[in-house]
Amino acid sequence: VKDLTSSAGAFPKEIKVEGKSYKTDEWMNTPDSILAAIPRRLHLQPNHPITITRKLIESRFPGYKTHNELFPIVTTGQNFDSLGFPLDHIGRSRTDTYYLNKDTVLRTHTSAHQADTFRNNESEGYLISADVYRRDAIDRSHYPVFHQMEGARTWDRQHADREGKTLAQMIWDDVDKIPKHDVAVEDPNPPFHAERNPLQATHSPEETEAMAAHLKRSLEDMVVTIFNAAKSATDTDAASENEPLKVRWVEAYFPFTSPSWELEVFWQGDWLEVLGSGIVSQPILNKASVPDRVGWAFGIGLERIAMLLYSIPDIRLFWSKDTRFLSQFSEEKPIRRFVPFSKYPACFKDVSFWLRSSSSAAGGAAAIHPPATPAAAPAAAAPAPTTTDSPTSTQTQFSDPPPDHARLAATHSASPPPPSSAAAPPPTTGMSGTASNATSPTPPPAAVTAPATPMPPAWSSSFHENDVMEIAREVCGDLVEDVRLTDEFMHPKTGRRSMCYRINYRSLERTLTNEETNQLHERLRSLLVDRLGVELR
Ligand code: FA5
Ligand code: MG
Repeated sequence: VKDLTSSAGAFPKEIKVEGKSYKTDEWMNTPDSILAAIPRRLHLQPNHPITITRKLIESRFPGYKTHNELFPIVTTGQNFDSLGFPLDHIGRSRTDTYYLNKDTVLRTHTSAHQADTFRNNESEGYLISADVYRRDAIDRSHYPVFHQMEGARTWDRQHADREGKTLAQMIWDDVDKIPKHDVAVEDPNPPFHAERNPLQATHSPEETEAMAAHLKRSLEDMVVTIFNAAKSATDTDAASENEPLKVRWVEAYFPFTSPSWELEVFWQGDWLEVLGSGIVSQPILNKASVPDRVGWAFGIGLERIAMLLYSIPDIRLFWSKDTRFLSQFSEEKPIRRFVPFSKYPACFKDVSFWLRSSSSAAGGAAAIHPPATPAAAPAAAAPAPTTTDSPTSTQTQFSDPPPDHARLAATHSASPPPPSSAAAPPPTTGMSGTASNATSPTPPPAAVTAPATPMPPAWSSSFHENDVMEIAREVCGDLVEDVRLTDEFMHPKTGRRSMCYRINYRSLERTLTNEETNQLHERLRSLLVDRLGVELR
């Protein structure tokens, strides 16, 4: 009987990564191709666009301590528990996260280092840049390894006391030190909202307002700097009467901040989500032995920023070792638009299959395992992307986010828990409604609770699209440009589900031969059968 829980075949009992050994278990789902990305460290590679983007952002946060070499393998405690992720959060699922064993993952976000960095208490502000890993869709703006920068700024209540100021006054003094900009900012949100975006019980309204102002001013300054650089890189003489930059704040939800916001930028016709942020949940700071500190944090995706800074059309390019790519970027020279080298032909092939009958019923996978995105079915018959597609077109669209984006957005936020009742007192933290505390008037802080029981390995019997993506990556590496569901239906009599995926093969560096693509496709077809137990049609 095949082990359907594994998505990359048989794994060794123990693996070694840069001199560290890890015992694997039935949670292991990390293929060699992903482990091979660990030593690349694109954010440290000289003259790489990810490095240049990182340095540009760092330059807007003078005095913040930078951490750029934190190791990517972390515990589930660091990645999830310390941040108050509920036990059934979708981000913990093996379909979304790379595990080495039950307690060990490749970090899915730089927030995995928040608690430890606060505990070290080395500086008032810090920035952490790092590679992060997520099992995800394949297209030109998604790659299973990408880079994030986390930033945070805290203040010490005792310090305010010593200076004879209120905490809010001390923070407002710092707000005045942030450079001003003249960009129109839409911010219809109240500083906090009892149900949607609650104030933490440990913070006064004045303190929260001061921190929110400092957060928003700091991040607006950073984004305005970047987008002005991007604009001057993309401006042509003909288009010099560009429309002015527009940014807006949108209410958000993260298990580890409250209140929370996302910053969006209007870029080439679309609102684009650039970062997530909020007021740090006080239990994280308390647990990190700095209970007198309060502050804010944000997380930003470096590829997304680099793609618009340079007009880079495909996220795979960042991993290219081709000098035609690398030679176009320099830390010394001003930012110039990326000039694509010749575009090699694409070749797409379809694969259709019946799911195993047990997986048609989604096998009791519980809330943590989403069914394959049904909304993708009719819409996905869209043509394969063309060169003119914006690299960011699969990201935030205000009115009608594509299903892919909806899933992406869910990864580290997910919907906030509903307020337990209108009459209840305001929750102690932004993470309150998690699980068991609905009836407790003062819910225990979720961030400090370790999981009592391990997650049930409930996902083995059902189909998840990310497993198809993973097999495509394993077989094709960077020769696959995108994979999309083009058809899905249920047999009216047998109830079996049939899926059709279109695989778009294209190298960024050469023309693929017919024979080569056929071989890739054949291997992909047989691995789908071997690993997922599907029946080819
Ligand atoms: C987070 O990862 C939170 N840790 C951010 C945060 C930090 C919030 C601190 C509050 C306080 P999210 O999953 O939305 O959130 O990712 C943050 C950013 O990373 C996104 O806005 C986007 O810019 C980028 N990003 C997310 N997924 C991808 C992806 N698959 N490919 C490229 N960039 C991505
Ligand atoms: Mg997001």
